[in-house]
Amino acid sequence: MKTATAIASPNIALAKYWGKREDGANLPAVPSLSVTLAGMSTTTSVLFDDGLDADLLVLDGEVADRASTARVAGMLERVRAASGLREFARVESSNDFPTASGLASSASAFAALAVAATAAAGLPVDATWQSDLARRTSVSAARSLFGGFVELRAGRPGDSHLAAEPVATAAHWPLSVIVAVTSEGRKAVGSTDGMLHTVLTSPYYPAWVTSAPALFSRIRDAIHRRDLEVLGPAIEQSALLMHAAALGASPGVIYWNAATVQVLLAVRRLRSEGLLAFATIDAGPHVKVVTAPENEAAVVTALRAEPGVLRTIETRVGPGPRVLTRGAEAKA
Ligand code: 2P0
Repeated sequence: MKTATAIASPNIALAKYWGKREDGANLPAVPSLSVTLAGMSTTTSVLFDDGLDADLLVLDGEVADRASTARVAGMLERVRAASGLREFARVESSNDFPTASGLASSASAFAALAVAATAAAGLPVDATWQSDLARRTSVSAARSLFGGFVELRAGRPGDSHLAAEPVATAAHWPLSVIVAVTSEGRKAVGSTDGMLHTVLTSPYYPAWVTSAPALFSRIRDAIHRRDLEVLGPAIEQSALLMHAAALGASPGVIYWNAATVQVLLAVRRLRSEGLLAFATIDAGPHVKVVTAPENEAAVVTALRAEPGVLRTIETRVGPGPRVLTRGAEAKA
């Protein structure tokens, strides 16, 4: 049976990716570095079935729209080309956290799909190949092919292959990442469109591309040295510079809501009280707070006291994806 089920977790970029190179190969313009999260996951099953006349995507129990299905089909086409399979596939995917709201659901989704589809097709287990496969569909997904701390260098002209690489294991530095959820809805502007609009219209985009590599290096060094006092300010600056570039587009791309700003200020207040906690924000209104595990309870209490914070999700740095079942073990 050509079927497999895999699980993958989202990642949170500490050094942000925002903007693609203009050569159409889905290559990032800046280097990025993320932590893969424990405690949030996407589970995806792939069944190659000669009874199907097109790829079919079922997302959280509902048949997906044409655009989402086409994105999945693009990755499946590469898996078919590499394996010699001809069958279309039925893909079923579910998240245990809100979809498309700035919680990196596309990263875990395409990482889980890359692992499940290659396992179902009987391709060798090769995380670097799978990371490149995932990156071609969604850049941030390339980083979810590894656990712990993971980097993805910027694309270079003519790159035909670009995969993420592990920087350090989860055990190297067991940081706590607390997500302050400030909305349960889907975001209005997807990342792909938001960053393209930034590239095309923001006068601040060139400044972002120029400043991102030095911040990335500072963040990587701080991880190697486990230095939260260096890491924290650098990750906040990476997030704020990325959002400044987006805000400077015409019209500006605004992912924040009122609670986003309240939480940013609350995190600064915690620091002024001596608690080392730092914020980062992705393409959505939630705020992710990075701190040492011993500070987690105090940060959670402070975040939940903020009006506009609907709930918090407590996560740690976690492992990479894995195959849950394959072939005859899997349910058809
Ligand atoms: C990141 N984000 O580094 C940045 C920070 C959001 C903000 O990567 O077009 O879903 O599929 O490559 O990877 C979200 O964008 O965009 C993202 P595509 P992706 O995590």
